[in-house]
Formats: sequence, C-alpha cells, structure tokens
Amino acid sequence: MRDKDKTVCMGNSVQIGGTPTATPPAGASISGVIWSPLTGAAQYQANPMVSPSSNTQYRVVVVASTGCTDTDFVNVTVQPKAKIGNYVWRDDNANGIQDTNEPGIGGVTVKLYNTSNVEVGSSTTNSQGLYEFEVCAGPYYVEFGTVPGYSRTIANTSDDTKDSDANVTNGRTQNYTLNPGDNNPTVDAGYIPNGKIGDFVWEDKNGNGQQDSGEPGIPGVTVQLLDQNNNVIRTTTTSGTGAYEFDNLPPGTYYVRVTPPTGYNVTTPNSGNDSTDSDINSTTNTTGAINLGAGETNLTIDAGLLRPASLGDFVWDDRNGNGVQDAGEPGIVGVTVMLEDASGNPARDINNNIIASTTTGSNGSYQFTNLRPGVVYVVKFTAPSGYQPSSADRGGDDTKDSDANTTTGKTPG
Ligand SMILES: [Ca+2]
Ligand SMILES: [Ca+2]
Ligand SMILES: [Ca+2]
Ligand SMILES: [Ca+2]
Repeated sequence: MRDKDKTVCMGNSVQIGGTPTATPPAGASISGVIWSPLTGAAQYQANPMVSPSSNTQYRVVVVASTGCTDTDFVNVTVQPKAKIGNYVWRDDNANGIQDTNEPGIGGVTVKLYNTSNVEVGSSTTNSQGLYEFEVCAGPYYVEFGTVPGYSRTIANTSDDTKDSDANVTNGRTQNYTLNPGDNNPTVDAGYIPNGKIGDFVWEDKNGNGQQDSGEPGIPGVTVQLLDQNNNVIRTTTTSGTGAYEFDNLPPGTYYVRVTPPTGYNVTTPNSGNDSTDSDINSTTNTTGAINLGAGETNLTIDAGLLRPASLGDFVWDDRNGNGVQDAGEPGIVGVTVMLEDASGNPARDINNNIIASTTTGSNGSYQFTNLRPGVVYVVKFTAPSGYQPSSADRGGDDTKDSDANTTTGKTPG
C-alpha cells in the first residue's frame, strides 16, 4: 500500500489513512481502527492528522465486527524546511554592491510571498541588517519594505551574493524555488541614504548677485526640480522667508528651475561665494547640473531676483537761476534725456537692451523704467535752444535741485 505513503514538511500536518480497504468477512463490518504510534483520540480515527518530527512508519490495525483484524502501514517522510535570507545594507556609494564598511540596516520590514501572491511570512531585519525565513519547499519571492530617508539601490548588478535583489520601485525580488533543506542567503536589498537640495530665493536689491544683509527672501516663488532628462519631478513654492527644499532625493543629477514672479528678473549667476550667490541662468531660469551624492545635503542652490528700478523725474525753467525748483517755475517740455553707462556708452536695461532716449512731457517730467538695480546710470540732458543747465546740486535738497553738469548736461553735476 505504498501509494498511501505521505510526504510532509517539518512542522506541518498531513492526513493519513484514506478509506480503509480491508474487506471484512461476509456478514461482518469494520468496527474500528487503531493507529500506532499515535496517542489520544486521533489513533481511533480512520483518517487521522499527523505531524511527525522525523520520518515515521504508522501502523493501522483494522478490526472487524467478528473480531478479525487486518494490519497495514503508512510511511510519512518528513522534509526539512528551506531557508532564504539574508541581508539589508546601506549602499553608501550607490553601486548596488555590498562593499566593505557599508553597514547593515536594522528594523526593515521583509515579507515572503508564495507565487500566488499570498504572504507566508513577515519579519524585520535585526540590528545587523539580517533576516531569514524558514519555510517549506516551494517557489517564493521576497518583498523589502520602504526605509524612511532612503531609496532602494539598483538591483541585480553582478555578483548575486553581494548585489541587491529588490526592485527599485516595489521592493520585490524575482521568484526563487526552494527545495527541501535548501539555504539561499543571496536575497539582499541595498538602500541609499537620500539627499537634499535647497534653499533660498531672495531679492538682490543691489544687483551684485550676492545675498547681502538686508536683502529679503521672496515668498511664494515657484521652484521646480528636474531630473537628468530635464523632466520636472517636483514642484514647490518658497516659504514666507524665501526658503525652499527638496528632500528625500536619491543620488543623481538634478536641475532646479525658478519661475520669477511678475515684475522680477533673474540676477547675475555664479557671482562669488557659491553658498551666497545665485545659481539660476538668466535665460533659462534654470541651474546647471547638480550632482547629488548619496545622503548629500546641498543648500547652496539659490536664486537672486531683481525688481527693475526706475529713474526720473523733472526738467524745469529755473527762472531765478538759483538751481532750485521754486514755486512757479514751470517744467520744460521736449527736452531730450538719455541714459549712458559709466563708460559713456548707451545704457542697457534689465534685459540688456539699449535704452532709447526720451523727451520730457508737458510738465517737464521724464522717467526711465525697467532699469537694472546696482548699475551706474548717467542721465544726459540736451538743453533746448535758448536754455543751458542750471548750476548743479544747489540748495541742499536733492529732490528740488538740479543734477546736470553745466558743461556736459550729464549727471552727476
Ligand atoms: Ca556599495
Ligand atoms: Ca543577491
Ligand atoms: Ca546683493
Ligand atoms: Ca549658490
């Protein structure tokens, strides 16, 4: 009756017996069964469950109502469990390989599934990063959980005994077929400490490209993080103090793009100390490539924005010749006013375009807008025929005096 023999995984139960096949003598019936070495009530059942800890031969005696007996045997073979493990580690150099000095990570959730996607075991790594499941033979896969502040490293790089086997996205491994008694300690997962990029968008009031004391942060500015393919992967806005941060970043190449709010332009980038300069290209509003290492915090990625300045305001008929705008002295219409730079060349605006000259309006007023803060502008007045500039900087009130040099017509006087 060898076909009644059974195989069972260590620790599991198996039913033995089947339907008793002994044929009782005519007119008799089977009155009972006695199994050994079972003890307790189960030994009188036709089909008891057994869970032997080693290979066991069970004997069954079938007793007929006439007192006749028949004896049979069932062999139960106990298969040892298989082991699968064993390591979760910190892949500091992000190469997907367990290198010397890269430590284990404790407390990581590890689950074992059968190939019907039923969870058959759950564990956490110990303080050395080790885990192990002991299971019956079969096909399985392992799922490694998430670790706050870490990303999974690349899987299946090379040497299976030293690589990571967890899919970067879902933490799952391939299927492994375990035979009785197998031990597979190659199922590992590496995690890379995440990094951080930040941190500041400010108004570069003096236009020097550096964060100077008294230059405020700009709140509510849109900041985007781009991956190495220039795809936007995150978007944030600056805080009330102009700060921003992208955290939990795996190592890699990134770009940061800032959208200047209406009325703002980008200041000159890479002007001096990197921790306090602006890193945004004024054409693309985007930084150069930022290569972020594993666990690296880079808070030097800042953006200085400029608000265009304006300049004016008045050409007047200084009737009493005292160089001061007195009551009753009218503006002069149609005076040509132009801006030059410090070298006497035509001045450029915040967008680097040459600024056209203007003429004073009906009340003698003029204004240049869209100027770049921090730049020296020289105002040049061309006196209409019959006029010449008053003496400059008289009367002690710059809001009411004349600023043009009497010979050149240029400021300062
Ligand atoms: Ca490594
Ligand atoms: Ca491996
Ligand atoms: Ca500045
Ligand atoms: Ca910088």
